[in-house]
Amino acid sequence: MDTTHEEDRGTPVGRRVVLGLLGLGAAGVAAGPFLQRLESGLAERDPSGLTGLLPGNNGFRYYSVVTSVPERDATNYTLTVDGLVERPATHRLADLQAMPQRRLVKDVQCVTGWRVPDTPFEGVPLAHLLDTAGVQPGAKAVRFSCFDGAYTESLTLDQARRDDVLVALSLQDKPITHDHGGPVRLYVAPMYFYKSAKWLSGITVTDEVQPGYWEGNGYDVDAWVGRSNGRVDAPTS
Ligand SMILES: Nc1nc2c(c(=O)[nH]1)N[C@H]1C(S)=C(S)[C@@H](COP(=O)(O)O)O[C@H]1N2
Ligand SMILES: [Mo]
Repeated sequence: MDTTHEEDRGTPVGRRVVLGLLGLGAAGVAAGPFLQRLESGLAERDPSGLTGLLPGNNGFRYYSVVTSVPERDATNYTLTVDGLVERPATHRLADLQAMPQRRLVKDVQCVTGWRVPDTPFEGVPLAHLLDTAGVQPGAKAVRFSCFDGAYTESLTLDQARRDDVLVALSLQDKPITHDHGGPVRLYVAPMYFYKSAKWLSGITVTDEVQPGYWEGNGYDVDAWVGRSNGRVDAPTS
């Protein structure tokens, strides 16, 4: 009888605790994707810098100019190198992983103001990919395209050949996650983070700089941290 009594009393309490934990868990899971969508929508419509007020994981804020991006991984990811090159190529993730890698640890600076200190990026120097393809005489610039189907960026050839510009495969010493533009994103260490195109799918060597997505909305094409966009941030590289 004592045992029955205890069970009768204990069960509702136990259930209450379990349901409470489940409720908390469900709210936490729901908040992530909602805030992410909200922020990406704001980023799309507000190039003025008043976006991204909600901190994401590890100091970064999620940006995308489209509402959803397909996931790509080692089975279906490709990076094409074409345009004014002697040897156009399509690299798979394993091809990129087999190339020389460089690791850099520098601050990341977004033009809207947030900064993430001492962030490791590792990947193939862009100069190596350009040399592998063989840039034709007369080429002046490089255009980047993304498998989100919308974002573009560009650099002059001199900027692209700097040793602090990577086709990055890892961020904070882990494979780049989908939300951070994985499996492969551009990393342009000395420039505002909008130059570091996420979900990189194409590198095209061109005869002139073609302004990228945000640059069509007023951002500077030469995006040196602390020397562009009217900002006074400390240089990142
Ligand atoms: N494809 C793509 N790349 C992009 C962007 C984007 O919207 N789409 N946003 C840029 C901007 S403004 C910033 S600050 C960083 C944000 O990178 P994160 O989402 O990994 O923090 O990505 C840059 N690269
Ligand atoms: Mo940004």
